[in-house]
Amino acid sequence: MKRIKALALTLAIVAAPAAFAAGSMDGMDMKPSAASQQAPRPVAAEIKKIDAKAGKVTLKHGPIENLGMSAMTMAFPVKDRASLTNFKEGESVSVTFDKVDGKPTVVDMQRK
Ligand SMILES: [Cu+2]
Repeated sequence: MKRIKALALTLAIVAAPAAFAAGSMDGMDMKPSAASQQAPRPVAAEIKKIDAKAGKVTLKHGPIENLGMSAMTMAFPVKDRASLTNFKEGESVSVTFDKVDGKPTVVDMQRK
């Protein structure tokens, strides 16, 4: 009787990896949760003006969903103002915005 139990246990262990593989394939169909709509996402923008001294950048930006802002041209404070030296006016960029101290702020900016 003991030997049969041991055999059943062994079979269960051997079968387990196949079950995991099937499970991970289901996982590939998972869609992003509704909560991710609120998370900051990169927005396409064009640099109109850079004021490195003030740590501000004027951007012609697309809709910013996480801030509830439509497309427009406006100036933003930049969280990492030293990064402004890497950019030039007229460049196309991908920008992540978020509220810092209650103000819409550039928290990340990447050249396209
Ligand atoms: Cu705006």
